[in-house]
Amino acid sequence: MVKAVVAWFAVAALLLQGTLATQFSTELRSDYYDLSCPELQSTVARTSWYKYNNSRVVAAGVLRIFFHDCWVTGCDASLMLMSTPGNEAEKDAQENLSISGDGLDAVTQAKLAVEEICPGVVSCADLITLVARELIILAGGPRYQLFYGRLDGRTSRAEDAVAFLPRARDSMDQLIQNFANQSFSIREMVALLGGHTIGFAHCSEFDYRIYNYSSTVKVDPLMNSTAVETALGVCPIGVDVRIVGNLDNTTPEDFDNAYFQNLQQRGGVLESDQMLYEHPLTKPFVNMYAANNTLWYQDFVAAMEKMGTMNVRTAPGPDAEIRQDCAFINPRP
Ligand code: HEM
Ligand SMILES: *[C@@H]1O[C@H](CO)[C@@H](O)[C@H](O)[C@H]1NC(C)=O
Ligand SMILES: *[C@@H]1O[C@H](CO)[C@@H](O)[C@H](O)[C@H]1NC(C)=O
Ligand SMILES: *[C@@H]1O[C@H](CO)[C@@H](O)[C@H](O)[C@H]1NC(C)=O
Ligand SMILES: *[C@@H]1O[C@H](CO)[C@@H](O)[C@H](O)[C@H]1NC(C)=O
Ligand SMILES: *[C@@H]1O[C@H](CO)[C@@H](O)[C@H](O)[C@H]1NC(C)=O
Ligand SMILES: CC(=O)N[C@H]1CO[C@H](CO)[C@@H](O)[C@@H]1O
Repeated sequence: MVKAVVAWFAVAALLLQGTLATQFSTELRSDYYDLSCPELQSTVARTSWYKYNNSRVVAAGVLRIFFHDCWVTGCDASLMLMSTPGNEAEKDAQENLSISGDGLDAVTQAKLAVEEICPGVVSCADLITLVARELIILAGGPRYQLFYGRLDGRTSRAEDAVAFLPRARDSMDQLIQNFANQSFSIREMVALLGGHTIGFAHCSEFDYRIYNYSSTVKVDPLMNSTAVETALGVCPIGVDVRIVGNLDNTTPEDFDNAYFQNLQQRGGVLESDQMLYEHPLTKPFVNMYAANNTLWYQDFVAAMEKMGTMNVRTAPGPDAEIRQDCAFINPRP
């Protein structure tokens, strides 16, 4: 059995009550559902495949959901919760309005199918990691081992998403700091950003680079002429706010290192992506991954596994449960 040791928590509440200071290690395990839901993996492989056959864009949708869920108060499926009167949820934060509905549905479909075979056993947080992994495989990416045992949270606040999520117009120093804040190295950050090898960005995230880059230059000088032409074609002036362009213009549906090769040719779409090649601390990793897909897969998988352990809750408590419906917390008696 393989274990991923996650973290040690001091139980502050017990200290306050004057009880012995207790520490427990929370760990995720690869065999966590082997007895309680032996058909989990094959069931989710089937629902994911079905979604992917209908529309390939779902792969990127779920990968981004995994990132945004884990990055904001830990991998607890808080991203899937609906806003309620008086509480705006993470999903509806400005940064998150572009969360893929198709991606959310892929997790919901997996949950429905899994509830049929082993009701009340598998958390939405674990399903996000599993659906993301299945879809990465279908998009041609690496197959990697998963660790389970996350519980779902009961809170989701838009302001947390605003506080934690990085933005495409942040400087590279800010982005490095954002990742360092969550204990991710520069190398891990570059490896994870390779996730932009699939999926889309709305014109509003990058069209300033072709129309209104700065007070002195209209077009971002770090964008090659092909990339400028593509962006002009996708995002004409006054374009509908729903229109999107590829993040990787050479192989948009393939989970490969073309994303890094694009950056070497100044063909990146988001400014934050292109800056990885321009900043001295990140450029060496772009070159490494552009030259060696196997190496990128290795680093990507390791960083994904680490991301999957962020602030996970494995012990039942007031803010931890196995949600019945991923969009709502369970009713409490
Ligand atoms: C510096 C950090 C990051 C920034 C600034 C960033 C920014 C963005 C932006 C602006 C979009 C377009 C959103 C839209 O317009 O709908 C996007 C999409 C996406 N991001 Fe990131 N991102 C970052 C890190 C990551 C990481 C770590 C992952 C996963 C490993 C990831 C996966 C994705 C995916 C798959 C999409 C496409 C979503 C879709 O097509 O539905 N991103 N990102
Ligand atoms: C998806 O498409 C592939 C190839 O067309 C097919 O072999 C497979 O049965 C389909 N799977 C599902 C679940 O629809
Ligand atoms: C990093 O964390 C510090 C302290 O919590 C915070 O003030 C700062 O805004 C964070 N920086 C970024 C880029 O997220
Ligand atoms: C161009 O950018 C500047 C500064 O970022 C902004 O104030 C201005 O409104 C923008 N103009 C257009 C046409 O988007
Ligand atoms: C711009 O970059 C893309 C890769 O994203 C490349 O295919 C294209 O040839 C480049 N164009 C120029 C003019 O360098
Ligand atoms: C690519 O990276 C892999 C994994 O680290 C390594 O085993 C392999 O030797 C590298 N290939 C080349 C051509 O450097
Ligand atoms: C900050 C941001 O990008 N907000 C946008 C989120 O998505 C909605 C609808 O797609 C836009 O209207 C916002 O401008």
